[in-house]
Amino acid sequence: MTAHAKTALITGITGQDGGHLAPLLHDKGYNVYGIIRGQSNLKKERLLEEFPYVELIEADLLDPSSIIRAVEQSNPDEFYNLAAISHVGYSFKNPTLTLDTTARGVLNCLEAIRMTGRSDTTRFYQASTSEMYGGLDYNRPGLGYDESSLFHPRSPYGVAKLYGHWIAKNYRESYGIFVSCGILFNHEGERRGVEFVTRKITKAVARIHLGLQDNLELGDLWPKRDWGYAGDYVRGMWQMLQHHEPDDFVLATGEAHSIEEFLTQAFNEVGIDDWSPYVKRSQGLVRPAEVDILLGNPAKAEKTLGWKREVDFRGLVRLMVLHDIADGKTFQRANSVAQIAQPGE
Ligand code: NAP
Ligand code: G4F
Repeated sequence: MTAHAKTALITGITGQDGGHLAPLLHDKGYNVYGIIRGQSNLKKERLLEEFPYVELIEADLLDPSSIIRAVEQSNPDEFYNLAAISHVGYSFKNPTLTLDTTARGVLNCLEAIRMTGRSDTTRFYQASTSEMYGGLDYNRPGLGYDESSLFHPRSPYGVAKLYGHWIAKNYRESYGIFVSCGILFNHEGERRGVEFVTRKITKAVARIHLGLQDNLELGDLWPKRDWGYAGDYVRGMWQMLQHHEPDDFVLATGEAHSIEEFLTQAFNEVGIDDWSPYVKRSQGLVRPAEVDILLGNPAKAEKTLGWKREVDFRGLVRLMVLHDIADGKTFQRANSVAQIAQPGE
């Protein structure tokens, strides 16, 4: 007798991690459902073009009844909650929306599992974050933050995520739901949104290299982040839900680099040693409170789950720059075809 194919429900399927997780689960034989919000047919068409095997369900984390419907329709063995207002800077400008989505949204998902009678059958992954630690001197362990480190969030996003983290743990303890929280440090890649600093840099570097852009504007360059590759991290999410018991796990590389180091490495990839003529500083991009240094200690995930990241810092920067150069060339070709096609010139 063949085992039944598992079913997964993913919120945030249009985001970076959703775009890595959907194919990973499909390749493992899962039926994959994805929650898509809004009224845009274009978004739906784009998603289905790339992932034709995904069953899309129109729902919104802000609307509890829509999440209940999504759970009933998909009847998931595994529910990955990746949706959030995830941009730290944006969360300062829209703190209430951040609270509703990034905090209350988690509760809506957990309640949907409980209220539809799936507490014993649906495993839940909560996308917790290293932003919960805050990166201040007093709570920063020498070997990096781990699962027992103190939290001190420094943004509306971090505070909302901390609620999500604790309500997820509370539903594990109260109702016995298999809930695992991945405390993930920054992870990047070719799917990263251009509003995040790494992708903003690699896209600009590629465009400067191709003569499509003159410079880029950045905020603070001294903060340090523990940057890994998103493809490695979604594998860890899946491993957490295959473990024999629910738990919390840090995923990180154990190395921290400043924005300045990322910038230098990215410009080096296109043969530019001195990036100063290309980089402008903008006070408008500086946050009301900054997270100084994030360094994670992934020892528990490595030992318990056998998780290991494969891409290192240099490899990450290179793959992003090369991807964005290829993208820029496609843009150039499309532009020159459009110019040739201009009538009457
Ligand atoms: P992302 O690219 O910003 O994607 C966020 C997703 O959330 C998008 O698909 C977005 O949909 C969806 N979303 C936002 N509001 C929603 C709502 N009201 N209802 C339903 N969906 C909604 O984020 P990511 O980088 O993939 O990260 C995935 C998760 O991990 C997030 O929860 C993030 O906070 C967390 N996390 C990320 C990192 C990292 O370094 N990437 C590290 C730690 C934790 P639309 O396309 O419709 O906007
Ligand atoms: O790329 P960022 O916006 O990522 P941040 O704030 O570290 O948050 C990301 O990682 C978290 C995990 O630690 C996730 F939970 C969260 O969802 C998100 O994915 O900014 C990184 C650093 C910050 O110190 C920021 O102040 O880069 C600095 N920075 C400097 N100039 C900039 C810019 N950040 C952005 N986004 N844009 C700039 O122009």
